Amino acid sequence: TELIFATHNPNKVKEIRSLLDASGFRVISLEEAGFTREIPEPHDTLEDNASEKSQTIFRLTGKDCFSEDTGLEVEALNGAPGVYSARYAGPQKSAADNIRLLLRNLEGHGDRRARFRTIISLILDGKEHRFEGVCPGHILEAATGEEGFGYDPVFVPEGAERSFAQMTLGEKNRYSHRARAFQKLEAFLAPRPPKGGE
Ligand code: ITT
Ligand code: NA
Repeated sequence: TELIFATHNPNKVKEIRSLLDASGFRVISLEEAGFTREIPEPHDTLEDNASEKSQTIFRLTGKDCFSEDTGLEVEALNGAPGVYSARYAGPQKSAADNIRLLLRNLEGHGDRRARFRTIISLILDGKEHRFEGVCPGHILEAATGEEGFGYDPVFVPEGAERSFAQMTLGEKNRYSHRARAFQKLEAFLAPRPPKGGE
């Protein structure tokens, strides 16, 4: 099976590719599909934006595809930046700008709890299926680490002591929202037989 991954974020493609095992399907990036134009994300929920992206690509290609929309939901900020994570500091701003604004808005807050949430929208034979992956954790006082992308330098997942940006991709995958959502997609596409003896 071939699935087009409707994203323009090369980090997402890299992470998803690292999760593909022997499941027997191939992930084609938009770049490989010859697709350069922006995909609109006009909605105020991850669910609706994920659907918009996958349906846009399905309309244009007629092929099986999936998209994902991810947000960082910070408890003390009532769930912000959430669906606006990519443009928190403004449309032209960098990940470093977004992190700066986040740390500034959290100054003086004792409660650093946050979670990443990913919604995958899969379109298979024209029908949509959604999968959610959540990763609880907390926001550091300062950016730490060089790996990963986006908010990784300030996010420590529950059960770990280091930020996502201090982890290899393999380690991040053990905790991450994206890995959890994608594992549900894989289980949906290729259900594993129950282990022997029930
Ligand atoms: P698409 O083409 O798939 O839309 P995007 O980068 O615009 O790519 P989103 O709309 O889902 O992605 O925006 C989510 C933002 O949240 C993204 O720009 C990152 O800054 C951040 N983000 C997403 N996943 C992350 C992760 O695993 N670690 C850290 N930050 C992440
Ligand atoms: Na986007």
